[in-house]
Amino acid sequence: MTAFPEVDKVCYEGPQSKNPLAFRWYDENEVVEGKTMKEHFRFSVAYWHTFRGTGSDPFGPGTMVRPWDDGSDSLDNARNRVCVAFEFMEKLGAPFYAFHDRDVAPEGKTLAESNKNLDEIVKVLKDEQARTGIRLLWGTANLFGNPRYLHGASTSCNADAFAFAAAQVKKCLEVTKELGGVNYVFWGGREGYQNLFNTDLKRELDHLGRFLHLAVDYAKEIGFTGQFLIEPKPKEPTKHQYDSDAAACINFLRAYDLLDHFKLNIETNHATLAGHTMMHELDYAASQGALGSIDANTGDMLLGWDTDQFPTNYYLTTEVMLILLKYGGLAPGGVNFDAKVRRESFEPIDLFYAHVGGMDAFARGLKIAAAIRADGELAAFVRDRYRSWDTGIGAEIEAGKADFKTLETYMLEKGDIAPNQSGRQEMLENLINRYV
Ligand code: XLS
Ligand code: NI
Ligand code: NI
Repeated sequence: MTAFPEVDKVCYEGPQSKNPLAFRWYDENEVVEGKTMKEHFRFSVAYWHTFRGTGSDPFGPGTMVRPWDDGSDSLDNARNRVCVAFEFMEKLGAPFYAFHDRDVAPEGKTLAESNKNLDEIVKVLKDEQARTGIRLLWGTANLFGNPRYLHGASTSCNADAFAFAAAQVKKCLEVTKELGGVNYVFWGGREGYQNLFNTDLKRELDHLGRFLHLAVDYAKEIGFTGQFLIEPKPKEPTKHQYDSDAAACINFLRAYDLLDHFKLNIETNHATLAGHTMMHELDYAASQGALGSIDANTGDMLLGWDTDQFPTNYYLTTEVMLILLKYGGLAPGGVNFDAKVRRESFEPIDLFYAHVGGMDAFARGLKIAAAIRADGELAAFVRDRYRSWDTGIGAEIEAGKADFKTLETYMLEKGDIAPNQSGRQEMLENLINRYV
């Protein structure tokens, strides 16, 4: 039985290829800056979008045609879906995948039944991982879908919601460990608020901090060594999510003494919603030693929500890859396509087109970024722009050898600052365009 009879294996055919089921740029064995493309990206398929996405929107039901899925919540259906997922990932050549507990296995009537269901499916996941060599980039618990979490999970006003979420994360950590997951993600699905009149913000933040400490403690207890990741997002579903952007997350982690245990999983569309560029979020996180992984997608500048489209824009992927190369990459993180095909792209084959395009866009971005770096013009410009810090007063300030009094003396003597120089933004934008 095959779910995708029209696809054998997606192969690299090179830039001249017109085959929409071949890579034009992603050659997993090509070495760029000392690492293969496979190692650079560690591409991952998101189970929720690709195998659970129905294409429904607030105005109509699902449209996806998925002949292998009987639409039921049965364990057999869930088992079969796993096999289809691994067929897809194997043919695509994606080395990783990521899931929420409730994507892979149906929620039962009780916690015990849900855990049992999950155990059943984990057996199949484990077998399929062993058969294909495909690995788990990260696991996560869905702490936002079930109505019990309508006020949030760890930040709910209802302490029982916190307790249920803790039990769910405990189980999901065990399962992620069992499957050899190399990261574990916390996206604060409903950890935020709609209205401050009914919200004790300080208490909720304290509870979130407590929750994450309990997770750290339990991971240690069971010997789970994967990297913990927080995924910032400023809004949706709540009006104001606590983990709003990279800077807010890092401040939170520092304030609650969690920074040693967490890095960030930065998502393109979330950056957009936060009013930032992806490049900003990545550079900020990495500058603080907190860049962990990427949820790759793109938003729509005309729509104010998380549209989770597949990334196809070389300019965007070039910006991303410039940062990744600058900071030495992502591992143990990866590039997870937290992206879904459009409601109108309802055929199974569209899943291939979408992922092939995303992987190629990143590969092209890597090559462009590497070429820009090899040339060195951009880096030389930036180095030169800051040269006043390399010697003289700049070097003294950086070395901590200056204070307000010595700086006043310096300026009184000098009279005024050395003339400023042009930032050359337009010239540099033109320079980037030479490579894109
Ligand atoms: C939602 C998030 C979600 C996380 C995993 O916007 O991107 O998909 O990645 O819970
Ligand atoms: Ni995400
Ligand atoms: Ni998202």
